[in-house]
Order: sequence, then structure tokens, then C-alpha cells
Amino acid sequence: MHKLFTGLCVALLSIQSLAMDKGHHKSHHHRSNSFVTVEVEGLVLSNFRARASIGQMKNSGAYGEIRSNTNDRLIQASSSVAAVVELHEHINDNGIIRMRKVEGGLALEANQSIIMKPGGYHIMLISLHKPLKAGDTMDLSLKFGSGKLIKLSIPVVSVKKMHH
Ligand SMILES: [Cu+2]
Repeated sequence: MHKLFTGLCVALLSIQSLAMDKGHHKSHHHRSNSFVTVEVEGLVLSNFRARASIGQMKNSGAYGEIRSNTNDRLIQASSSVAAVVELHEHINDNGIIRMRKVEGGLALEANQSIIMKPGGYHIMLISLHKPLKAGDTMDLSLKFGSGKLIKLSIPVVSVKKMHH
């Protein structure tokens, strides 16, 4: 009888700690608000996400931060979700904000983050094969001048959540 009681106690305890673990994970994940962070080959890629497409629009954008421990250059991005993927920047052309392709890619100075965000540098997804919906994930490959090729799986988020 005594033995049985102890066994039950242990079982209850482990269920409880399991539940606590789960709860902790959830709240932690919720709090961090960073979408994807990958550390690989001397590169830190963080906060990568793509914007859900709007209505019938065939274009969208992907964003994130890149830090390299050596001088490097992001020369190309690609994804299976769009026919064309380009590195873009916004420029002020006599008071009119336009997007244009970044010729030669984005230079990365050692240990300095470059941030791609709405209104700034971004990865332009052109001619989407199908709409990008919030909650989806998409593949994104980043090719660097150093020869590094990094493949990410990034979340698609609604416009509202874009700026986090
Ligand atoms: Cu663009």
C-alpha cells in the first residue's frame, strides 16, 4: 500500500513538471517575438520572415537581419515560391520613394548587422506562384560572395506583425 502511494506521487509529480515545462516553452516562445534565428558558418541570420501577400497581388517581400563575422556580401536570394527573387532597396527619387534592385548585392561589414525591413532593404518576391498566407512557411536561400549558401525556412506573417 505504501509503495503504491509513493509510485502514484512520483507519477503525479512528473506529469506536473511536464505541464510546467510546456507552459514555460509556450510563454518563452511568445515573448521572444523573433521569427527565425540561425547561426551558421560565421553568419547570424535573425528575425527572418516574409509578408503575407495581399489579395491578388503577385509580389511580396521578405525581411531579416544578417551579421557576418567576416566581410562578405549577400549576392543572391532565391525561393521556390516566386518566379523571380531580387534584392531591393528604397530610394528617394526627388521626393518619390521608389524601389530598385541593389546592384552587386548587399555588402556586409564584419560584425555589423544589416537590417532588411519594410521601407528599407528587402528581398523582393516577384510573380508568386500562389498567395503567401500568414501561418505558412517558405524556403529562402541566401547566397554570399564568400561562397556560403544558407537555406532557411521562414514564417509568413500578416502585415500587422511585420514590424516586430
Ligand atoms: Cu522591392
